[in-house]
Amino acid sequence: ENTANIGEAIEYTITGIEPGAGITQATDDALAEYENLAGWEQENSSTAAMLTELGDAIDNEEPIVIAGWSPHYKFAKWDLKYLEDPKEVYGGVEELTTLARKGLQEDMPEAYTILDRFKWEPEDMESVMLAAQDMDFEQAAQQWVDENQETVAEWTDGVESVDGQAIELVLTPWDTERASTNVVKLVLEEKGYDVTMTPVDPSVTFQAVATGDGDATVAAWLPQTHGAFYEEHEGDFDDLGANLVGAKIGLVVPSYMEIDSIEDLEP
Ligand code: PBE
Repeated sequence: ENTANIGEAIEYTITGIEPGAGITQATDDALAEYENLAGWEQENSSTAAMLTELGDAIDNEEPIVIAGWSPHYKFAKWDLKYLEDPKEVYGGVEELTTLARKGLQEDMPEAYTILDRFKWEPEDMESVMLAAQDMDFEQAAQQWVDENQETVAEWTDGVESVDGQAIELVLTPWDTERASTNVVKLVLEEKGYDVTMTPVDPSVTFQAVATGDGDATVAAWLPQTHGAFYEEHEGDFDDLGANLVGAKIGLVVPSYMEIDSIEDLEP
């Protein structure tokens, strides 16, 4: 592989995902901040389209640079690496964070307690996402709940049941959040809640908990990915802290590409 030809071979294009994703903004920031990326652009469509392009490139051992994140099954399916990011445009370790609307603690203290306690490991989330390759997310989440009754019992310890109170969880439309939100939904349902899940863009997720249109979310990626949305609405929601530590975003390439850093992408 001649590294001098990567930019030309991929037409100086980074394969991105949905326009509203936090990682899309971060990639625009990277294009602005890395001098060697002047003249590069980001192509945005969807996560599914990005994964198709990634798979096709790998089948042909061709170069490709994607906007990537973990946890995600692409790292299990293919041999991939993050490019080093010396300017730290993509941040470091991300925490998936739980936010609740103001007043939820008073209105639904039982749900608030469960949301506040909900915390799991990347391996847990990955196991739900992997199972969801062969079944729907609700079934995959149910399987995880069944197999992790001790953990669930810690979240629900001493929490009273309610009688069909309606609660709305907002989430962003990616597998990471389908996994976590479905698990929380099932646990809240076990305690008698009537749970609605509403998938929306990251900006709307923050807006919903800030205005009270939605009750809570477990889908905030911080401090970097959704940091701008967080700052915009800070003070208008309760921050219940991390529910998963160890997520990451960045530029990702197949391991056979002989570059290590964003700065290795030639202008
Ligand atoms: N993601 C997955 C989203 C959040 C969840 C990293 C692609 C993003 O906003 O970038």
